[in-house]
Amino acid sequence: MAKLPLGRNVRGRNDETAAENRRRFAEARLCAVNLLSSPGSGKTSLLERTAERMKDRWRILVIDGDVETERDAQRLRAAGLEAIQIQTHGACHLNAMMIAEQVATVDPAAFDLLLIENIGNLVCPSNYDLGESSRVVVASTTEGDDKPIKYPEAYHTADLCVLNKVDLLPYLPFDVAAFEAGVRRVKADMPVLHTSCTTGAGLEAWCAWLDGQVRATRGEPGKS
Ligand SMILES: Nc1nc2c(ncn2[C@@H]2O[C@H](COP(=O)(O)OP(=O)(O)O)[C@@H](O)[C@H]2O)c(=O)[nH]1
Ligand SMILES: [Mg+2]
Repeated sequence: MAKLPLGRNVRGRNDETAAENRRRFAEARLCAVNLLSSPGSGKTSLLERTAERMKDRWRILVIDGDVETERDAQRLRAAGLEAIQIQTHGACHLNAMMIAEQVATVDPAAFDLLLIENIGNLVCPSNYDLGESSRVVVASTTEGDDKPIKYPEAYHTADLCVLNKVDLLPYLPFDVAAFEAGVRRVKADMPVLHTSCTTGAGLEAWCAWLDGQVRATRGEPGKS
């Protein structure tokens, strides 16, 4: 019996829905940013800090993916953001259909920025286009400096790399130059920002980058 090309069909449906999501986001002038990382690198913390700095400037919606629990959405609501939790009950990535289903429950034009926290995993999420405007890979100093070369797809498909937990650098055998060389080996022109959600270091640069993304989506000039 011939094998069904299931993988291709599933990906094909995902890509069609991602294109439809992208069209809806563009129509609503909604900037969608997909955050990828391993578990615990600080995605939710970064969004909490982002809320403090940006929630009065832009109307922000979060779609948060986790295997189980509503914990991250609760954290982000407590930080003052509107947040939808997707629980995948085992699936290791978000797909475009899950995003479409949740976006259908809101008015996308009522928001300027959609922040999507993907499932903590550096493998599967990189293969699924969600229709996002840009993709961010969040690394952290506690993961070791070799992750870009070990998980190249996550880095190759990202538009920005955030290296978080830089406050811990004095205590860890993490070689920043080796990490950045690994990032550039995978993607030569990748910008890398250093952040600490604990001390606040680098968060201004991160918010300026996000601000630029929102402005670009809205067709507004960036701040000089
Ligand atoms: N020292 C330090 N800890 C951090 C930083 N960012 C996040 N954390 C901690 O790392 C853990 C995981 O953070 P979380 O935001 O839940 O990561 P997520 O799984 O990627 O969403 C929590 O205990 C955070 O307090 C940081 O910049 N520095
Ligand atoms: Mg989280």
